Amino acid sequence: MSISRKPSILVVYPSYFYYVDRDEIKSSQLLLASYLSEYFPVEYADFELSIGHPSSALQIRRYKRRVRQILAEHRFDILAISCWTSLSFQASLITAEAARELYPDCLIVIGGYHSTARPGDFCGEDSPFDYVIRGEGETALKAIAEGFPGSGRPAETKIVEGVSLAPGDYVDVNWDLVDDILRSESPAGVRTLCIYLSRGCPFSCSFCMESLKDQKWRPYPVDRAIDMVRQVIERYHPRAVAFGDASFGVQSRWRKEFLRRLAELKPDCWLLMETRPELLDAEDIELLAGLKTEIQFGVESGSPEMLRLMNKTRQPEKFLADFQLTSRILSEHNIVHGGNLIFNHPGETERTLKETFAYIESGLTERQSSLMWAYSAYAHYPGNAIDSNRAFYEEKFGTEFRKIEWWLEEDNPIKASRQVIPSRDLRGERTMLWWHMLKEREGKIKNSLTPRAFFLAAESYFPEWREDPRYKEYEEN
Ligand code: B12
Repeated sequence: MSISRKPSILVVYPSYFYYVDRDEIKSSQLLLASYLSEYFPVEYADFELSIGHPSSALQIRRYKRRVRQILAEHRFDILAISCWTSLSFQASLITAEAARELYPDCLIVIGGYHSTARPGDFCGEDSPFDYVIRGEGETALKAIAEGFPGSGRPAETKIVEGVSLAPGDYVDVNWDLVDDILRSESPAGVRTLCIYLSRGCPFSCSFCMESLKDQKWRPYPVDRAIDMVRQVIERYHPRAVAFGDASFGVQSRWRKEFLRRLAELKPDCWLLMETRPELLDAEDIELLAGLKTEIQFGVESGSPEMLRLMNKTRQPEKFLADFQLTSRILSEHNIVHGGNLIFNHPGETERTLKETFAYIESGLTERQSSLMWAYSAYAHYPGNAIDSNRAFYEEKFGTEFRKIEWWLEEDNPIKASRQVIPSRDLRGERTMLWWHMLKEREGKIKNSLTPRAFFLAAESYFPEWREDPRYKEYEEN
């Protein structure tokens, strides 16, 4: 195909199957579309919002038909599909196949974390994909789009290494691209909008594949970061603005300046962020105390041995002590915060589970805590350090990765990704030991929460707690 005008681009988030997540605007895809919209005509489509999450073979067939319909209603030269998490692999494939059938000459590009981890999954003789971009997509996709009018489709699928964007090239979010979606999907008001104030993460946790991308922490200048917060609040008045940064506020100078300016701005919505205990000191907490804030911490485990294995920190004892101290100061200021735990990471045993629960219990106080513990079982995503060192875990701990390429199958991907036996010690029914240990202590954990923290935990994470009289009591007051 040869065109003389600038090619038009449709950026698509294809959704995924069998699992319902938060239906919010996807920040990474919107940011990519925002960047491209400075150079090309761009449209944005989110099949999670427009079609949903099919959860049976019948619904998947319907999903296929809807995808075809939606694509047929759009005119584009380039289809940019985001296989952001591996969960979207099947949906990405269906979307690309439908587009190839409808528009044999269009260029189909795929990017996202799965493409970064397993670019080969999108190649092969029958592949509908023309380009697979690894890492950050902006500059690579811009170059491909610029070349497309002259060179057309490549003869076979090409894998391209994306170059990470320098802060000087950052763009603001182009909310116009999703304005219609936001207003039609949220007639009663927008709940959460997520923005990034930085890119990159200098840490290399075993279970996270962020380190496959550029590890340099690259923030927006503070002025622009504050402006983005102001803009999104003024435009949509959301219930919450989330900072989706892989690690919020890594540089102390940036963080302090940002938090000082944020305190001056006094946003009236909730502010959600995730960071590490050693990246928040008493001065930062003072600044946050006047705002409606919820801070998440990836604590991951209370076992020093597991924290070392997770490569979370080289000083696990200090990390755990830092978290307890930070959590206490946050509770003194009535700031709700979460401690996220991963159970059954490869290498987990009954002993390390006991260490984690002893750590949790050592911090429980009578109704004075604003710390909400949240937990999940280890899910195996390609591209993380565990994936590249599977043999180590298999030999040393007897770890079993039961569904090693789960995304290639049409099963429930969330269930399939969790088919991991962590160690010889936790086989069979003992794989659920963490769950039983947690249930035994849930009452005590619940009772340590302040009424406000209890209410917010029930609102956001534990719907079953809404049956508890404390929930109603707080709601009525
Ligand atoms: C923010 C975040 C979230 C937010 C998303 C908020 C939102 N509204 O979008 C929330 C909390 C909702 C979330 C949820 C989940 N997340 Co998450 N999340 C992240 C995080 C921290 C983002 C990283 C970041 O800083 N991005 C900044 C932007 C600029 O970079 P980017 O996201 O990589 O986007 C660039 C490229 O990917 C590329 N790109 C993306 N799409 C496309 C498309 C094309 C065509 C091209 C060319 C390029 C391209 O260009 C983008 C711009 O540069 C990462 C990593 C981490 N450290 O934990 C995990 C991460 C992405 N999440 C992950 C997972 C697994 C999940 C969940 C499944 C968890 C769960 N069990 O519920 C859900 C799924 C949500 C979903 N809808 O898909 C995994 C994915 C791993 C994998 N191999 O699939 C990651 C990598 C963490 C990990 N464990 O390794 N997440």
